[in-house]
Amino acid sequence: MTAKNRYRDAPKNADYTIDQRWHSYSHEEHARWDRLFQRQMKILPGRACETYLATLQLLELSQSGIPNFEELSNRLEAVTGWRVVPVADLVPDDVFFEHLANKRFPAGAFIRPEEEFDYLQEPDVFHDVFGHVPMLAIPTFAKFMEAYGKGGLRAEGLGVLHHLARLYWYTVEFGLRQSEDGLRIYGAGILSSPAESKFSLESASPHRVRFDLIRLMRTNYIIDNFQQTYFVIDSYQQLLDECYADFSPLYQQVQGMSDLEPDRLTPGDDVLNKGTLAYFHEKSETV
Ligand code: HBI
Ligand code: FE
Repeated sequence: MTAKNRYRDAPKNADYTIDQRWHSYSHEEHARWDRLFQRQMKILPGRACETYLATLQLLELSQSGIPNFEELSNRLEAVTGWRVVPVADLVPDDVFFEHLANKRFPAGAFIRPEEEFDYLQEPDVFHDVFGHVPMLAIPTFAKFMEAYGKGGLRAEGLGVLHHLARLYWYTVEFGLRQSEDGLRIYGAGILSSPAESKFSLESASPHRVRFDLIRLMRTNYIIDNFQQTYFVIDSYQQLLDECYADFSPLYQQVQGMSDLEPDRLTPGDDVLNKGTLAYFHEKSETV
Protein backbone atom coordinates (compact mmCIF):
# COMPACT_ATOMS: atom_id res chain seq x y z
CA MET A 1 0.00 0.00 0.00
CA THR A 2 1.40 3.39 -0.87
CA ALA A 3 2.23 5.63 2.08
CA LYS A 4 -1.09 6.98 3.33
CA ASN A 5 0.13 10.55 3.52
CA ARG A 6 3.17 11.19 1.36
CA TYR A 7 3.46 14.72 2.75
CA ARG A 8 4.19 13.50 6.26
CA ASP A 9 7.98 13.56 5.71
CA ALA A 10 7.94 16.69 3.55
CA PRO A 11 10.32 19.45 4.68
CA LYS A 12 8.30 21.98 6.66
CA ASN A 13 8.80 25.64 7.52
CA ALA A 14 8.88 26.98 11.07
CA ASP A 15 5.14 27.62 10.83
CA TYR A 16 4.61 23.98 9.74
CA THR A 17 3.64 24.96 6.19
CA ILE A 18 4.97 22.81 3.35
CA ASP A 19 5.06 23.00 -0.42
CA GLN A 20 1.78 21.67 -1.86
CA ARG A 21 3.65 20.40 -4.93
CA TRP A 22 0.39 20.57 -6.87
CA HIS A 23 2.00 18.98 -9.94
CA SER A 24 2.79 15.84 -7.96
CA TYR A 25 -0.86 14.81 -7.56
CA SER A 26 -1.65 11.74 -9.64
CA HIS A 27 -4.58 11.40 -12.01
CA GLU A 28 -6.14 8.97 -9.50
CA GLU A 29 -5.85 11.54 -6.70
CA HIS A 30 -7.48 14.27 -8.79
CA ALA A 31 -10.20 11.80 -9.81
CA ARG A 32 -10.77 10.88 -6.14
CA TRP A 33 -11.38 14.58 -5.33
CA ASP A 34 -13.90 14.68 -8.19
CA ARG A 35 -15.74 11.59 -6.90
CA LEU A 36 -15.85 12.97 -3.32
CA PHE A 37 -17.07 16.33 -4.68
CA GLN A 38 -19.75 14.79 -6.89
CA ARG A 39 -21.06 12.61 -4.07
CA GLN A 40 -21.43 15.55 -1.70
CA MET A 41 -23.02 17.76 -4.34
CA LYS A 42 -25.77 15.17 -4.74
CA ILE A 43 -26.49 15.37 -1.00
CA LEU A 44 -25.85 18.98 0.13
CA PRO A 45 -28.36 21.07 -1.87
CA GLY A 46 -31.27 21.53 0.55
CA ARG A 47 -29.11 20.43 3.50
CA ALA A 48 -26.09 22.79 3.47
CA CYS A 49 -26.37 26.48 4.26
CA GLU A 50 -27.21 28.33 1.02
CA THR A 51 -24.38 30.81 1.62
CA TYR A 52 -21.89 27.93 1.82
CA LEU A 53 -23.16 26.53 -1.48
CA ALA A 54 -22.88 29.95 -3.11
CA THR A 55 -19.24 30.34 -2.05
CA LEU A 56 -18.31 27.02 -3.70
CA GLN A 57 -19.09 28.71 -7.02
CA LEU A 58 -17.45 31.97 -5.98
CA LEU A 59 -14.21 30.09 -5.24
CA GLU A 60 -14.62 27.97 -8.39
CA LEU A 61 -14.44 24.79 -6.33
CA SER A 62 -15.72 22.02 -8.54
CA GLN A 63 -14.98 18.58 -9.86
CA SER A 64 -11.87 19.67 -11.70
CA GLY A 65 -9.37 17.96 -9.47
CA ILE A 66 -7.58 18.97 -6.28
CA PRO A 67 -7.36 22.77 -6.17
CA ASN A 68 -4.04 24.56 -6.40
CA PHE A 69 -3.86 26.37 -3.03
CA GLU A 70 -2.07 29.41 -4.53
CA GLU A 71 -4.80 29.98 -7.12
CA LEU A 72 -7.57 29.20 -4.62
CA SER A 73 -5.99 31.61 -2.11
CA ASN A 74 -5.91 34.42 -4.67
CA ARG A 75 -9.67 34.02 -5.16
CA LEU A 76 -10.36 33.72 -1.42
CA GLU A 77 -8.09 36.65 -0.51
CA ALA A 78 -10.02 38.91 -2.89
CA VAL A 79 -13.19 38.20 -0.86
CA THR A 80 -12.15 38.12 2.80
CA GLY A 81 -8.36 38.47 2.89
CA TRP A 82 -7.84 34.81 3.89
CA ARG A 83 -5.35 32.42 2.30
CA VAL A 84 -5.09 28.62 2.39
CA VAL A 85 -1.65 27.29 3.39
CA PRO A 86 -0.61 23.65 2.85
CA VAL A 87 0.34 21.53 5.88
CA ALA A 88 1.15 17.84 6.17
CA ASP A 89 -1.06 16.99 9.12
CA LEU A 90 -2.50 18.41 12.34
CA VAL A 91 -0.26 21.19 13.62
CA PRO A 92 0.30 22.14 17.28
CA ASP A 93 -2.52 24.24 18.76
CA ASP A 94 -0.41 27.40 19.12
CA VAL A 95 0.70 27.16 15.47
CA PHE A 96 -2.92 26.59 14.42
CA PHE A 97 -4.15 29.62 16.36
CA GLU A 98 -1.32 31.76 14.98
CA HIS A 99 -2.35 30.94 11.42
CA LEU A 100 -6.06 31.62 12.05
CA ALA A 101 -5.23 34.90 13.82
CA ASN A 102 -3.41 35.96 10.63
CA LYS A 103 -6.16 34.82 8.25
CA ARG A 104 -4.33 31.75 7.05
CA PHE A 105 -6.18 28.42 7.06
CA PRO A 106 -3.83 25.40 7.39
CA ALA A 107 -5.20 22.77 5.00
CA GLY A 108 -4.02 19.20 4.63
CA ALA A 109 -2.26 18.70 1.28
CA PHE A 110 -2.83 14.92 1.16
CA ILE A 111 -5.99 13.27 -0.09
CA ARG A 112 -7.43 10.23 1.70
CA PRO A 113 -6.43 6.83 0.28
CA GLU A 114 -9.06 4.78 -1.58
CA GLU A 115 -9.47 2.47 1.42
CA GLU A 116 -10.56 5.45 3.53
CA PHE A 117 -12.81 7.00 0.90
CA ASP A 118 -15.80 7.12 3.21
CA TYR A 119 -14.20 8.20 6.44
CA LEU A 120 -10.89 9.18 7.92
CA GLN A 121 -9.98 10.89 11.18
CA GLU A 122 -7.18 13.12 9.92
CA PRO A 123 -8.14 16.31 8.04
CA ASP A 124 -7.30 15.62 4.39
CA VAL A 125 -7.54 18.13 1.52
CA PHE A 126 -11.18 17.25 0.89
CA HIS A 127 -12.27 17.84 4.51
CA ASP A 128 -10.28 21.07 4.78
CA VAL A 129 -10.77 22.61 1.35
CA PHE A 130 -14.32 21.40 0.59
CA GLY A 131 -15.52 21.65 4.22
CA HIS A 132 -13.72 24.58 5.83
CA VAL A 133 -12.43 26.90 3.08
CA PRO A 134 -15.78 27.95 1.51
CA MET A 135 -16.93 29.12 4.96
CA LEU A 136 -13.93 31.52 4.99
CA ALA A 137 -15.42 33.33 1.99
CA ILE A 138 -18.38 34.33 4.19
CA PRO A 139 -17.20 37.64 5.73
CA THR A 140 -18.94 37.29 9.11
CA PHE A 141 -17.78 33.71 9.56
CA ALA A 142 -14.25 34.61 8.43
CA LYS A 143 -14.16 37.34 11.11
CA PHE A 144 -15.28 34.75 13.68
CA MET A 145 -12.44 32.40 12.66
CA GLU A 146 -9.89 35.22 12.96
CA ALA A 147 -11.27 36.15 16.40
CA TYR A 148 -11.14 32.46 17.37
CA GLY A 149 -7.45 32.33 16.44
CA LYS A 150 -6.68 35.47 18.46
CA GLY A 151 -8.71 34.08 21.37
CA GLY A 152 -6.74 30.87 21.19
CA LEU A 153 -3.42 32.69 21.41
CA ARG A 154 -4.69 34.59 24.46
CA ALA A 155 -6.02 31.39 26.02
CA GLU A 156 -2.67 29.62 25.61
CA GLY A 157 -1.36 30.37 29.04
CA LEU A 158 -4.72 30.04 30.80
CA GLY A 159 -5.06 26.28 30.56
CA VAL A 160 -8.51 26.60 28.96
CA LEU A 161 -7.74 25.30 25.45
CA HIS A 162 -10.05 22.33 25.90
CA HIS A 163 -12.96 24.77 26.37
CA LEU A 164 -12.01 26.58 23.16
CA ALA A 165 -11.55 23.29 21.31
CA ARG A 166 -15.15 22.38 22.25
CA LEU A 167 -16.39 25.72 20.89
CA TYR A 168 -14.55 24.96 17.61
CA TRP A 169 -15.84 21.40 17.55
CA TYR A 170 -19.54 22.21 18.02
CA THR A 171 -19.53 25.13 15.57
CA VAL A 172 -16.74 25.11 12.94
CA GLU A 173 -16.70 21.30 12.71
CA PHE A 174 -20.26 20.17 13.57
CA GLY A 175 -22.44 23.26 13.67
CA LEU A 176 -26.00 23.64 12.36
CA ARG A 177 -27.84 26.89 11.77
CA GLN A 178 -31.44 27.95 11.58
CA SER A 179 -32.60 29.20 8.20
CA GLU A 180 -36.05 30.27 7.02
CA ASP A 181 -36.32 26.85 5.37
CA GLY A 182 -35.31 24.89 8.45
CA LEU A 183 -32.00 23.61 9.85
CA ARG A 184 -28.97 23.82 7.57
CA ILE A 185 -25.39 22.53 7.91
CA TYR A 186 -22.32 24.77 8.15
CA GLY A 187 -19.87 22.57 10.11
CA ALA A 188 -17.03 21.24 7.94
CA GLY A 189 -17.03 17.82 9.60
CA ILE A 190 -20.62 17.34 8.45
CA LEU A 191 -20.25 19.07 5.04
CA SER A 192 -17.48 16.65 4.08
CA SER A 193 -19.34 13.52 5.30
CA PRO A 194 -22.18 12.02 3.23
CA ALA A 195 -23.63 9.97 6.10
CA GLU A 196 -23.46 12.72 8.70
CA SER A 197 -24.94 15.26 6.26
CA LYS A 198 -28.14 13.20 6.46
CA PHE A 199 -27.87 12.02 10.06
CA SER A 200 -27.31 15.49 11.56
CA LEU A 201 -30.50 16.88 10.01
CA GLU A 202 -32.84 13.92 9.58
CA SER A 203 -32.13 11.31 12.25
CA ALA A 204 -34.36 11.21 15.35
CA SER A 205 -31.35 10.01 17.32
CA PRO A 206 -29.32 13.12 18.18
CA HIS A 207 -30.31 15.96 20.47
CA ARG A 208 -30.47 19.38 18.79
CA VAL A 209 -30.01 22.29 21.19
CA ARG A 210 -29.86 26.02 20.56
CA PHE A 211 -26.34 27.50 20.81
CA ASP A 212 -25.24 28.58 24.29
CA LEU A 213 -21.56 29.46 24.63
CA ILE A 214 -21.04 28.23 28.20
CA ARG A 215 -22.99 25.03 27.49
CA LEU A 216 -20.74 24.32 24.47
CA MET A 217 -17.58 24.96 26.45
CA ARG A 218 -18.71 22.45 29.09
CA THR A 219 -19.67 19.67 26.68
CA ASN A 220 -17.31 16.82 25.87
CA TYR A 221 -17.27 15.40 22.36
CA ILE A 222 -16.47 12.14 20.57
CA ILE A 223 -14.14 12.23 17.58
CA ASP A 224 -14.75 8.88 15.92
CA ASN A 225 -18.50 8.84 15.39
CA PHE A 226 -21.54 11.01 14.68
CA GLN A 227 -22.31 13.65 17.28
CA GLN A 228 -24.87 12.87 19.99
CA THR A 229 -25.81 16.54 20.29
CA TYR A 230 -25.76 19.21 17.59
CA PHE A 231 -25.86 22.89 18.54
CA VAL A 232 -27.84 25.33 16.41
CA ILE A 233 -27.01 29.01 15.84
CA ASP A 234 -29.42 31.59 14.47
CA SER A 235 -26.80 33.31 12.30
CA TYR A 236 -23.06 33.70 11.80
CA GLN A 237 -23.46 37.21 13.21
CA GLN A 238 -24.66 35.65 16.45
CA LEU A 239 -21.55 33.47 16.54
CA LEU A 240 -19.31 36.48 15.91
CA ASP A 241 -21.10 38.71 18.44
CA GLU A 242 -21.01 36.07 21.17
CA CYS A 243 -17.36 35.26 20.57
CA TYR A 244 -16.02 38.75 19.99
CA ALA A 245 -16.30 39.58 23.65
CA ASP A 246 -13.35 38.95 25.93
CA PHE A 247 -13.57 35.37 27.13
CA SER A 248 -11.75 35.77 30.46
CA PRO A 249 -14.91 36.14 32.61
CA LEU A 250 -16.37 33.17 30.74
CA TYR A 251 -13.37 31.01 31.55
CA GLN A 252 -13.69 31.73 35.26
CA GLN A 253 -17.38 30.87 35.08
CA VAL A 254 -16.94 27.65 33.11
CA GLN A 255 -13.96 26.43 35.11
CA GLY A 256 -16.13 26.24 38.20
CA MET A 257 -18.69 24.09 36.39
CA SER A 258 -18.65 20.35 35.73
CA ASP A 259 -18.15 18.92 32.23
CA LEU A 260 -21.26 17.65 30.46
CA GLU A 261 -21.47 14.40 28.53
CA PRO A 262 -22.63 14.82 24.90
CA ASP A 263 -25.52 12.35 25.23
CA ARG A 264 -27.15 14.27 28.11
CA LEU A 265 -29.51 17.23 28.05
CA THR A 266 -29.20 19.63 30.95
CA PRO A 267 -31.69 21.98 32.66
CA GLY A 268 -31.55 25.34 30.93
CA ASP A 269 -31.04 23.81 27.49
CA ASP A 270 -33.21 25.41 24.80
CA VAL A 271 -34.03 22.03 23.22
CA LEU A 272 -35.11 21.98 19.57
CA ASN A 273 -35.19 18.20 19.44
CA LYS A 274 -34.85 15.69 22.27
CA GLY A 275 -33.08 12.81 20.55
CA THR A 276 -33.85 9.11 21.03
CA LEU A 277 -30.11 8.29 20.95
CA ALA A 278 -31.25 5.10 19.19
CA TYR A 279 -28.22 5.17 16.85
CA PHE A 280 -25.87 5.11 19.85
CA HIS A 281 -27.84 2.50 21.79
CA GLU A 282 -27.75 0.20 18.74
CA LYS A 283 -24.03 0.77 18.35
CA SER A 284 -23.28 -0.01 21.95
CA GLU A 285 -25.32 -3.25 21.68
CA THR A 286 -23.38 -4.34 18.60
CA VAL A 287 -20.03 -4.23 20.44
N1 HBI B 1 -4.18 21.45 12.84
N2 HBI B 1 -3.92 21.23 10.53
C1 HBI B 1 -4.73 21.36 11.61
N3 HBI B 1 -6.07 21.41 11.43
C2 HBI B 1 -6.91 21.54 12.48
O1 HBI B 1 -8.14 21.60 12.30
C3 HBI B 1 -6.38 21.63 13.78
C4 HBI B 1 -4.98 21.58 13.93
N4 HBI B 1 -4.45 21.65 15.17
C5 HBI B 1 -5.25 21.80 16.36
C6 HBI B 1 -6.71 21.82 16.10
N5 HBI B 1 -7.20 21.75 14.87
C7 HBI B 1 -7.70 21.85 17.22
O2 HBI B 1 -7.11 21.39 18.42
C8 HBI B 1 -8.25 23.26 17.45
O3 HBI B 1 -9.37 23.17 18.27
C9 HBI B 1 -7.22 24.11 18.06
FE1 FE C 1 -11.73 20.33 10.42
